[in-house]
Amino acid sequence: MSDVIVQVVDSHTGGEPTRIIIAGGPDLGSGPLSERLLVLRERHDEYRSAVINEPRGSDVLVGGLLCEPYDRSCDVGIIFFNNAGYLHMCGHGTIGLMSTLYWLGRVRPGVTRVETPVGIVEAELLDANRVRLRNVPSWRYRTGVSVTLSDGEEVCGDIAWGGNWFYLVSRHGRELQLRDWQNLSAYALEIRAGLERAGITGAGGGEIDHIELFGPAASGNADSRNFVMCPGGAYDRSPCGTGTSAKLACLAADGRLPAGAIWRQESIVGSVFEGSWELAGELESAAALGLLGVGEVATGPVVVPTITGSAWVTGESRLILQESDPFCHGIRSI
Ligand code: PYC
Repeated sequence: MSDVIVQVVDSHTGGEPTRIIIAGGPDLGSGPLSERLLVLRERHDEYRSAVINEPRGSDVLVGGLLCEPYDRSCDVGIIFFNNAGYLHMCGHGTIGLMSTLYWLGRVRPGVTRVETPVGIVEAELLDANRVRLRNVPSWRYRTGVSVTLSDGEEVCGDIAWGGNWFYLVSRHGRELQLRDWQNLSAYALEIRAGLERAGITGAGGGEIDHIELFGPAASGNADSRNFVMCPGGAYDRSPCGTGTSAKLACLAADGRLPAGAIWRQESIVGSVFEGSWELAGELESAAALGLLGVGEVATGPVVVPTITGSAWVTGESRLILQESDPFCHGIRSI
């Protein structure tokens, strides 16, 4: 095998990094994005690890493989992944994608239709850095779900879909301060392990791989602060686009935020996404609720969240994958 050259553009959205692969990706065929994700996972997982993991990347990095869309109404396709595996959808990554495409001169301010493995999202570039994302339909599956941690602590939370599965906890008795990120990470990972032990999943058995803790905002400029634990053990520096979507679905279900009103979600590092929701149409609802298994019901309306945030390009490079390199395919810590 000769050296593989991978062309990438790096950005960050509210502090959370994204690496968009613009050339040098594996051939995944021309099927729907959900099928291409399976091909990537089954036949080219080493490639994901090479691009994301050390020594070329890090645990906090989210990668996005830019693809030709399958749906002809879309402008681009994208498959997101991280150090642990594959994301269904990624909000901060889509905002990063748009700033990257603008940097490359491939989009202008206006709406771009982006195909993901779990549906089409619309990303509106408002200026070079600011993006408004109309996410996939989101909804709350269960409310007041208790889980027992290994030390006996009982935690209660909601389970919601925002493009990924989230367990959302508001009452935990911890302050959400950046200097405590290691304790917060350990706590969130304990919750995830408790959910796994108890066999608690999203609808249709979907793995709950994101844990979201909420607390009061530190700035007077936001409604709430969150700490989001991602599947690979790194915390999200941004307020998490799919996590904020899951939160909006819960607020709608509880009647705590009217349709169209703005919710300002602050991250653990102080970056802010603005979110709002509208009721999903019949087709969108039916598609979203297709995740439900037999006998399962949603505990709130299906909403379409809109998330606005900012991203900046941080670098442009060619990664080199040499077969003779003992760490060619990255260091897999999990
Ligand atoms: O913004 O949706 C998001 C996200 C998921 C994981 C990291 N960021």
